[in-house]
Amino acid sequence: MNIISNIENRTTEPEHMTGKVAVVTGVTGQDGSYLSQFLLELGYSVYGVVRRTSQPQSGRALISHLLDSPNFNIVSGDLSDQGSLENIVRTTKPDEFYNLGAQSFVPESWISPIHTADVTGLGTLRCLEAIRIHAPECRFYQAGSSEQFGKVLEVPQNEETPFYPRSPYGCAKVFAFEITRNYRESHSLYACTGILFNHESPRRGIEFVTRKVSLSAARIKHRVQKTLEIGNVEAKRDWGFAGDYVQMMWKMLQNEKPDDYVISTGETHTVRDMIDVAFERIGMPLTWNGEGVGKYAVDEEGVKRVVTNERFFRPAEVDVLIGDPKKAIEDMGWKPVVGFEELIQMMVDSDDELVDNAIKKGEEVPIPMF
Ligand code: NAP
Ligand code: G4F
Repeated sequence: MNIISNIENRTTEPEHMTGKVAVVTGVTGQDGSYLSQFLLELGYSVYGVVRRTSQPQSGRALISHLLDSPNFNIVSGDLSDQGSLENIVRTTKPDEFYNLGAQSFVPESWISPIHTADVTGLGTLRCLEAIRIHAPECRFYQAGSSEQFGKVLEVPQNEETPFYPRSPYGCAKVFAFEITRNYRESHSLYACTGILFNHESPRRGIEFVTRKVSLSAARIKHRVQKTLEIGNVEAKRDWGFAGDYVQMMWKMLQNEKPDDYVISTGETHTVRDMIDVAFERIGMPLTWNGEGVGKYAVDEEGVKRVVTNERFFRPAEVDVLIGDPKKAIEDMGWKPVVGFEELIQMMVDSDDELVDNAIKKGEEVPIPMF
């Protein structure tokens, strides 16, 4: 790994070692870590954009396994800073640019709407401008979201379904989608958006509902937590595996022409279904009682293991998401491999091991805080 904190000082051209050069924003996140791993396996040189944080080491946990690769480089930059993005594109001259960076947690977007619009929305435009000015041949992937469909106007949702975002995050992603299409049409950039439905993994951030549930189930199994507090368990999501989805991001940049695709499994499940799978996995089947915010679930001894808390409900909910991945399947032969139950079981098993190891080593057990 090379850490290039000031790429202005580079005196040589970037080394295009075994093949193409890719820039990845959001490299320290779930998708960025899987995508970078995949691109390195394909022989790419990867430049991962990392923003400055006070504790650089802890923020890079998901890419620690990539740091030894000679083709993996960290470059300093921020989606809110035009100059840093232009420097990166001008000096690395990428063949492909994957914009995965975002303020990606929906509830946070009501707390920090301006920041979310700036990073998640305008950040995309800043990347496109950097490419238009310094590397117009570079192919651009934008991380779109099923949150763009929001209060859905059609079931299932496909590439033609109109948008109706329900949060500042969803609105920012709609802007990012439209400006990407606009740069494709007005500047002839190879720029496209993958409209990805929820995708999860053991690398998912602990504030998102699947990981909150898998980590809580593991903690409850190991008796370091008694009860899981949750929000709206009747919301439905189309959940797939992040490792399957990043391959489609790459495929979208290998097409003859740029185009936008829905990436999803075509199945939907409630948060309640997902909790049931997780607790079955730890050998604690649940029975549900009550309604609305009074809903709760007990184990076989009658102990309350899940309770709903109004704090985790949203000002405006996206009730049901289910994507139609037909175009991706037919055009590109893509299909998701990991199914819903397998995905949740994989996450619970991983957190079981994480909690078990922490207890054995006498270390602090991670807590799902949100
Ligand atoms: P994630 O784990 O939350 O990662 C977000 C990444 O963005 C992190 O690397 C973060 O860096 C970076 N970032 C945040 N603010 C930034 C800034 N100002 N400048 C540069 N980088 C910044 O998200 P993910 O689940 O991997 O999702 C990847 C992308 O897909 C996001 O754009 C998300 O909105 C979108 N998406 C995700 C899903 C899903 O289900 N996972 C579905 C549809 C779309 P730090 O580590 O420094 O915070
Ligand atoms: O896991 P979530 O926080 O994901 P959400 O809001 O669907 O957003 C994720 O997927 C989007 C794609 O559709 C991405 F664009 C976005 O970046 C992010 O990755 O919540 C899923 C559902 C919601 O309906 C929420 O209300 O779970 C419900 N939920 C119920 N209780 C909860 C909780 N969500 C969270 N985070 N925490 C709860 O306690």
